[in-house]
Amino acid sequence: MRFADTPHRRFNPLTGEWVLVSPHRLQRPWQGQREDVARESRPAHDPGCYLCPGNTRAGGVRNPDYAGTFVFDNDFPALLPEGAAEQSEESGLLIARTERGICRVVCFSPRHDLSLAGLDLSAIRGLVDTWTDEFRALAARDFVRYVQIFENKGEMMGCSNPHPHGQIWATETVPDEPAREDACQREHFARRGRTLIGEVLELECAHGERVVCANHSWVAWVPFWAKWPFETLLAPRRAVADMTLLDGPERDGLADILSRLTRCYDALFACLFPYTMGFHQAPTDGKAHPHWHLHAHFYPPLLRSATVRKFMVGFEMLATPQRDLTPEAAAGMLRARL
Ligand code: H2U
Ligand code: ZN
Repeated sequence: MRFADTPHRRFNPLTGEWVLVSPHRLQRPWQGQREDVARESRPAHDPGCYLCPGNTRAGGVRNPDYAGTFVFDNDFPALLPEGAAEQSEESGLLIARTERGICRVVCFSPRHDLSLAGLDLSAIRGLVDTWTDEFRALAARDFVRYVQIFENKGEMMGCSNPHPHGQIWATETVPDEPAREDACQREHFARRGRTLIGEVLELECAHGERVVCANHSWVAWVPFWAKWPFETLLAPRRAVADMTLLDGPERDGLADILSRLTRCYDALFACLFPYTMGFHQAPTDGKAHPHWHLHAHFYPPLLRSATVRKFMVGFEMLATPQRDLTPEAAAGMLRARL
């Protein structure tokens, strides 16, 4: 099949979903037009920021004078750890269940003016350790069956504060997206005796055209089945179910690839590149998960400049996601900015 000029569907084996690719709609390959977007200059410390060291948050708690990362319980948590289990059901159609959980906020750095792309490697490596410690501690809570680590970056993604930070939500049930990935990875592992992501990673390294960057232990690529124009998938070369199983060099490798990828993103349209990113890891339900392969997804909304974004509306909202720019072209554009 001639991917570059034939409308086609691509299958996402990690979720079982399809994406429509319409490359013929792009008359010519475009470079990604660069506009001059004024970067607001931010102070290293903002007295009005509720995440900066020494400042007071909602509810009156004062942040410590932290030097690396700083983690606290979200003052406006979406979930609460306590509460009796209840359920309600009407005719098997209107169904509800109580859900317990824990919501944490992770400050990546005391510096108000930096983002992941601007942090030095040792700071990102410290963040990897913080994420790992948080994952381990939350996973150990008896009712927690899944831990979602994520970052929402940029106003376009609804992020409320430019101070570099992310969130962690630990839940009593495995949410839908990781549950779909769990089922697909389980089925693949039972059939082939290898992790799905491990096999895809090898294929991608052999092809090379969708790989953005790689190091000794991690690879970042635009998935064959990407929905978002510049979506990427990051995975360790060695199959491990969660972060706690990464060794020292693999944690260094994760810090390195996060740094390279986020700088490449910022360079693409010469802006502070917005995205939602997060890690998918095995459920923390105490069972064995040999089929799980830790990975991270970056879902950036931008399409052709710092201000022109992709909307998942119309056909995409009602039927299936669609893209014009091929994943191969997107990977090439990203590699050009490395
Ligand atoms: P986002 O900008 O990614 O939404 O993250 C900010 C989080 O910080 C948000 O979930 C919390 C909000 O509830 N928050 C506090 O915990 N304390 C505050 O004083 C303000 C905001
Ligand atoms: Zn701040």
